[in-house]
Amino acid sequence: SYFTKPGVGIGNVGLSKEDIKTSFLEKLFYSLGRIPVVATQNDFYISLALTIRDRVFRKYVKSLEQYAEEDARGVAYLSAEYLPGPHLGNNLLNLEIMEEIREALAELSLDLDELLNEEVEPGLGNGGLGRLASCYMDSLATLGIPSIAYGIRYEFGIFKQEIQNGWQVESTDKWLHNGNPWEVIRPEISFIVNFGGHTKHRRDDDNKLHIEWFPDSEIKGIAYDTPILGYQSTAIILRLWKAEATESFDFAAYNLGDYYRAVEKKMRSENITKVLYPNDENLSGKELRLKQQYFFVCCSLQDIIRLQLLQGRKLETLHEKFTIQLNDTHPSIAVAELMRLLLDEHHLEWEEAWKVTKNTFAYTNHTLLPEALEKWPVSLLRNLLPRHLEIIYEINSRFISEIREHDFTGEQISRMSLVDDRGEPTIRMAHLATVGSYKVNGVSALHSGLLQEQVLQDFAQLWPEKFTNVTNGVTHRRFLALSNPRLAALISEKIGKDWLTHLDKLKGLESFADEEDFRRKWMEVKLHNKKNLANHIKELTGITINPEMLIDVQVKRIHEYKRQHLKVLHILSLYLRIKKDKDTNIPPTAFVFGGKAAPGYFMAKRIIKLITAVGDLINNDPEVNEILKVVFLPNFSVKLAQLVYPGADLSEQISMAGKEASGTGNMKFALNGALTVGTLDGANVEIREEVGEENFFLFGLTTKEVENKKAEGYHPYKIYSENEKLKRVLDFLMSDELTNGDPELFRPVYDNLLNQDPYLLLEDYQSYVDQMENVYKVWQDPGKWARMSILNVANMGRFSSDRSIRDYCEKIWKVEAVKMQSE
Ligand code: 26V
Repeated sequence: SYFTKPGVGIGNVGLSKEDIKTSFLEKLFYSLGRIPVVATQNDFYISLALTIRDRVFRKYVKSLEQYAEEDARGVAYLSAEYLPGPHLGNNLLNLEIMEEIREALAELSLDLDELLNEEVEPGLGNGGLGRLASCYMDSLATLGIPSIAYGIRYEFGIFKQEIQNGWQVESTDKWLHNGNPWEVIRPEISFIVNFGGHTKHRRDDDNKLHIEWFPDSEIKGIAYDTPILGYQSTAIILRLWKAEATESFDFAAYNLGDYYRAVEKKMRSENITKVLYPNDENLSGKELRLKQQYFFVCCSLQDIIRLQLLQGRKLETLHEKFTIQLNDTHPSIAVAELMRLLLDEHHLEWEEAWKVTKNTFAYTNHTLLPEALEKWPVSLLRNLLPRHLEIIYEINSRFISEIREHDFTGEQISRMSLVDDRGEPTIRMAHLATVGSYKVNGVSALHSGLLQEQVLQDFAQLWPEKFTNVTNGVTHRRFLALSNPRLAALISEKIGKDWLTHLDKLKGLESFADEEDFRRKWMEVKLHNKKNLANHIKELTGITINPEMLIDVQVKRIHEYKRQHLKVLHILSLYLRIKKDKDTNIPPTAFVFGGKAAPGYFMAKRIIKLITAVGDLINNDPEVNEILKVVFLPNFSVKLAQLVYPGADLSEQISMAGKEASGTGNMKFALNGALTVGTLDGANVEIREEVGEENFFLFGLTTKEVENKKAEGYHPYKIYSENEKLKRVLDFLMSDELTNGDPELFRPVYDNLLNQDPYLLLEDYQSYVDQMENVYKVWQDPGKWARMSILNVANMGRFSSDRSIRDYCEKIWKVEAVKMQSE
């Protein structure tokens, strides 16, 4: 090992307080050229980050040696999105030096919390899917699975959300503006990516077909590496690609003296990785989005092939050394790209190339929503990726011949085709991913079942063994140990620290659920976290909430299927009970919302305005505001999330059954001792099974009942006219009190609910309101509430992303952990 060779210095990467202090000052002096008296908080933060990064890299390079020695099989995770959250705190937790660092900084008159606060998190994802990818990186690193994660280094991440006059206003997320100390650029790891042009087919003297792609533009992808450290273990690399112009292109124009054309071209090339697209309704026509997908896939596959060849192995055995996980269909063009690389660049025969390809990829589906299933117009593919379109057609024609052998009906065959040619011809990317993968999985038991019954039913009939489930999980290191240190300490005091690597151990808490003293301490921690949350709410919104109130939270992207507006209807029902019925029996509650609406999603933006309008009405009415408060937390992020989950009493997981593939916020809340009010949707089903039905507030139709209701004809207007209390609530949406005299303000919401109500709010309304009454009953019995809260946490073991990653390793990847030699 390099680290044991005599004479090879490894530098000062010690973890003692003195080592850290020395390194920290060295970074300040020699990396930043600053002295403490003129240094800014950001300078100190960067110095600390660089200090820690050295230690993380040490863990990483040590593991590289080990992987090379063992010639281990590994995973490449392809995802267009990542939401790592702030790195610094997590790295300190995983190095187990939080307190030493705090003291070291204090001795330099610096405050760790202030420096932690300096970090701007990378918002390189929309929500659940990107955060899941980052939880999986944490677990891959912790478990010692040889792996690398690939993605896009967006210059601007998900937009920043501000609330102005109650409306969402978007601005660009300049996350790189203060520099990014966690990444290293790898100029030597760069690849060319081609676009456009045409193909030429030619037969050689032996009548062998040669196909050549003559693209009309090229750009370069450059790797930026960020190490992601696991707990007490090794680090893995997050490799993000940035687009740059190639030398040759500028050079030709420059020689002609056309400097400005060259610069313009350069800027256009760099556009590819400028900005993350929000999950909007109409991505399908967006050429730049397809370019992003192909760009990062092309760089990543070339890199994987480089690694394969570097180790002296043949491409015919690529699938033996690597498995590549497709995080949704966003990277699914990889199926055609790997075929192209193997056929055209490395001259494998079709059969051989196809064998390698379909044994290399595995595909995770994350949604059943029809509008979210990716389809790319054939015309767009022909212009941008003509060779890939040919390959997709060839895959399709061979696939169709294959299924003709089975007894599928003509209708089934056209349903299964990769090409949808009813209307403008498009390529169904989920079908491409399914045909090109050896395994396909959904993200919760319910979702995986529905995937096999609905969207991919014909494929499941054809290849039943290809389909499986891996229920999502979250990293309890970030979302409990780091974000809720007091609860973590209380847990460790009772059952030791093993839960940090084996979350199942939380089960040991069960036997203390009836211990009065433990319950008291448990609720003291919760109250402390609620005060902390209340302070931040005050700072961010100006709204005062009493920490003794029941804190009832719904944080997630704003979408009609998630039914934030069902929560609003419930709040209005309470408001009207206080105002009209003079009901004094409602326990003081603070309703907290947070989440972004896609900028092009009209209804979601209206729902935000509705929440803030209800908030303005309630928070400013002295007859109500001692009992109810309504808060909309702007710009929900991983950082905010880490503050919110620990302070929540009640977790709202109220999507229409069958729509939320899994949810992961549901797990983070329960892990922090919040109780859940929810439907039988996504992973809620499994959470309820684990914690016990008596410890979960269930309401609403089941998926089957939703299907039946829709089949028999659903008439929301009938429900509206027959439920007097509900009618009163709905009509209030149109009242001057709420709309300030603008009858159009909430008419779109009102009309939609009364006439279509595609997500069955009115159907589920009464059941929800009734279950909320039950929540209040339990809340008024603090002993019972504490018990339920403890039992929820005690039974969350299954929802660690460590378990999910073990499932992926066993059921799908057939990859094993590499044991690290201890130092
Ligand atoms: C995409 C789009 C794009 C077009 C318009 C509407 C729309 C709505 C949703 C999406 C989401 C695509 C995939 C996704 O993010 N799924 C989420 O993945 C999480 C991790 O598996 C899971 O917990 C969430 O339930 C699921 O919604």
